[in-house]
Amino acid sequence: MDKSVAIQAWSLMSQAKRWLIATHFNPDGDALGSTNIFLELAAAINKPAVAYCASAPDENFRFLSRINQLTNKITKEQFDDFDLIIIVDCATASRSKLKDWLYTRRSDQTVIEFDHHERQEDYADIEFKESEAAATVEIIYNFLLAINWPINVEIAKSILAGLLTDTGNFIYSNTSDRITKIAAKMMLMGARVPKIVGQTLTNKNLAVMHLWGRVLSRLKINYEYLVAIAIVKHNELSEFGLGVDDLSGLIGLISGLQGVVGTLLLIETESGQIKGSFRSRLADIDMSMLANFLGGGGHRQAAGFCLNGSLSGEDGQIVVL
Ligand SMILES: [Mn+2]
Repeated sequence: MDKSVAIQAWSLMSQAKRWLIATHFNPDGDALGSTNIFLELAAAINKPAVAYCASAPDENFRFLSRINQLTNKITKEQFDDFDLIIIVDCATASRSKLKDWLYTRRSDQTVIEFDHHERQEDYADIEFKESEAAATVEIIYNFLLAINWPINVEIAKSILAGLLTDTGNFIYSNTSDRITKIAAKMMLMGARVPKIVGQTLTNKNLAVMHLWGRVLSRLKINYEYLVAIAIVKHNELSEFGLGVDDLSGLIGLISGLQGVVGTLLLIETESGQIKGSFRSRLADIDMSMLANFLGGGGHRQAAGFCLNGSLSGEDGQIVVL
């Protein structure tokens, strides 16, 4: 992190009248942890701020101090009222569902972006985009260090929540000594791993367990490429009364299957789309290339895409529209 850029960004934030903080739809722990940190900062300096996320966060994340302040509705008039916009954990502007407004904003509306996905667009005035970071909260942690911000227990919990969810509780390949050292510091400040894990990744209700069970019972291996393939059909989420968020953590579980080097999870949505997620167990297999080819993106060992289409048959062959 370039300290002078961080200080410049913080001075713009401090001088701004009103902040809009925005993250991606279907928010995960990293998106919500990152959002919560900026809500904490805004409260600490008495800065009027609104946090926007197009979909409501899962109840499990209520332990984050200010997540109940999130709104999932914003009008163009309200958007025009902000002079500083902080975008967190969005691989692309469209992930925030504010893309058109971001690209056509007034010149006095400053956009500051914090994200750990590969760079695909250039819309922010200041961007802290580091694809080597395991989570967006890692970048924000370094930002807080650069501006000498005192990390309180609520920020520590937010950072730890982001680190835990984006590393699958420190088991994915993006886990490093760098990450565990930051986590240890957050624990010293009062954030607790068992509490956060118990409220997020391992906190599944009976319907979730039943759906996961059905998906796992259909799990197949493609022996030509040593890839595990799992599918979720469009009517299954509604049958169990669940949403796409309820599948978070499932691919991490499947990628532990013996004898495979990669995993593909295909989720058919009711709106006629197929959401695909790739995981690779080997650093030299770059799943982001495959995902890019399919119009998506991500990291070498965790990437995703979205296609218009449906799945047919038990094998989940993709019918692209
Ligand atoms: Mn993230």
